[in-house]
Amino acid sequence: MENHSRVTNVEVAAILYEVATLLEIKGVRFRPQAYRRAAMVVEGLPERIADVARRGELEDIPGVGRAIAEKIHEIVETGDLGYLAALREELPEGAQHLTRVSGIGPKKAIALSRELGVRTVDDLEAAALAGRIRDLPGFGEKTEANILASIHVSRTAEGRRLLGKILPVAREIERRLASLASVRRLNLAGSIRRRKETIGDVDILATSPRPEEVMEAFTTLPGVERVLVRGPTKTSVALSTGIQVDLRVVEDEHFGAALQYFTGSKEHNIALRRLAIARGWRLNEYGLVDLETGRTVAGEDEAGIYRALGLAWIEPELREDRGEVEAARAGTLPDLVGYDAIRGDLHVHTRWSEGAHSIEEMADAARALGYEYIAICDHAETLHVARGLSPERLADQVREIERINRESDDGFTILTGTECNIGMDGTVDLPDSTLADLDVVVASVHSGFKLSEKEMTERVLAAMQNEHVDIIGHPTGRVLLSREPYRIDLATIFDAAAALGVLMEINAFPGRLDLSDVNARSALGAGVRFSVASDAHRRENLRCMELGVATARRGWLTAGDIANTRPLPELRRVLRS
Ligand code: DGT
Ligand code: CA
Ligand code: CA
Ligand code: ZN
Repeated sequence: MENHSRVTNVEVAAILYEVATLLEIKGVRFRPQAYRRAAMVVEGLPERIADVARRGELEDIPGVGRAIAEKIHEIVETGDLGYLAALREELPEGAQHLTRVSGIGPKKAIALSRELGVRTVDDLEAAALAGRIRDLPGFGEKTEANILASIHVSRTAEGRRLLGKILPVAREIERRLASLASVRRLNLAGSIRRRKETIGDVDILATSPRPEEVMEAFTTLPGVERVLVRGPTKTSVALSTGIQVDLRVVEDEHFGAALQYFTGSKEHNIALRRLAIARGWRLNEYGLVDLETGRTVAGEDEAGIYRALGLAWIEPELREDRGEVEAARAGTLPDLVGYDAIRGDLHVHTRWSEGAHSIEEMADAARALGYEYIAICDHAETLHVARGLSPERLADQVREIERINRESDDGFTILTGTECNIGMDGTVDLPDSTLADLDVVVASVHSGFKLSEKEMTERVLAAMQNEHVDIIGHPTGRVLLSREPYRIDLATIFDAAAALGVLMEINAFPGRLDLSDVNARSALGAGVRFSVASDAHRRENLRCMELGVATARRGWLTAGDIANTRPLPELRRVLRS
């Protein structure tokens, strides 16, 4: 009975998670959720699962029934689970990889693997290109073409996750590690510190008098499924969600240099290293060193590195080698919009269309964020899928908003609005007389993505010609990691927007971030002004605003470029008519 205690909760949970995944791939219903639920409970258990098992109290754990309790017993006794081995045997090799290509479910993955011997995404691509997939029962030519298209998207998306998904996870890990007595300094680094729209892996940097203790705590954090690399200076783990997290522990005297280095981007670092070399210095993760004298010029704090190189400190969001090093040298870096500069949200939905909450609930959530105003922009009629509002229903909503505003006296204002739909011909789906009565009119493309660039550009230009349209919503229609932007001549759109005073939206929804950082920067160059908006469909989503501000910062925007950093009277002047 001695070796019972060797199996950790994380290891037990990892086995249960894998069982869940394999059952899912087999197409078994309900049981995968049961295993996953049990895995999560085991993972979060304050006590050792082995001790609970020994007392025979496994079934007292919520989510653990008889069958799962027996399996946990076996894992605790033997460190392994026969059932899992059997499941692995059953599955054709590689089927797990194939399901990552969108449109390939477990059934298709198994068929491809069994019938064609396809094991990897590369095999799959080769089979599709050779026209071998179309003849499989249940596939066909169209499926084959779709598979090729999805492979293309998944290639560029390979292993990347949305910033909005990762940031809360990274912050939770940061919080837990920072609270350890053995941690002295700690900072997020890598793409997550730069707030890039998608994240490959999470990088964390720390200093500590007792690195082994920090590493041990790190590998036993809740949610850690596997330890990939275990070392005194770098440890990498995989979370049960598949996210990889790298923790590096460095000496205090190198912390600044390491933070600079591991924040990246690689391109930004190369530009800095060029400056260092020109001065006869060497820059790496240990510091900035004079090659001739061996003297350390900087290294303990990050700002010191930039200072020594004759640069103003550069915000992490700008570190992409897109001109920020030159601007830092010339003293012309922008005064980036602050995360707390937003005074209101100009695009939110409610239960009146496809949202989950009432007008009051959205307004209260906005108040709680410290906002001064919010614009209710539910869909209009032609967007049937979203239960869009007819002009009559919208008039009811406007009266309702006026009533709520009359009854509150705390200075918070609910603005009336719509997110109307831009039709194929560029007209919007509400009459001018209705639009004229609204405070905020967002107009967006929701269909007909396959138009030619010329047709799409003309379509959106036509919508902008409507004097009531204040904002173009999610201007390129992209969905991160899954849908490419539609073809549109953005330079022409931006010039027109600047001339007409139409705002371009930076849609802050995690899967959109549309305009992107790069597009926002070129719009800025054309003289465009912006609305950064959450497009929230439920009150919790108002918090996505942060991701939009991050994108704005990565696009070099200042508060002055963004309409909803203005107090309400000023905002009204920025909106058209
Ligand atoms: P990711 O994880 O793909 O979203 O992007 P990053 O930027 O977090 O990249 P990652 O995790 O591979 O490395 C973290 C940082 O470490 C990176 O931003 C810059 C630095 N770094 C990594 N490899 C190199 C390298 O080969 N050369 C230079 N100069 N820096 C590197
Ligand atoms: Ca990274
Ligand atoms: Ca990394
Ligand atoms: Zn929309």
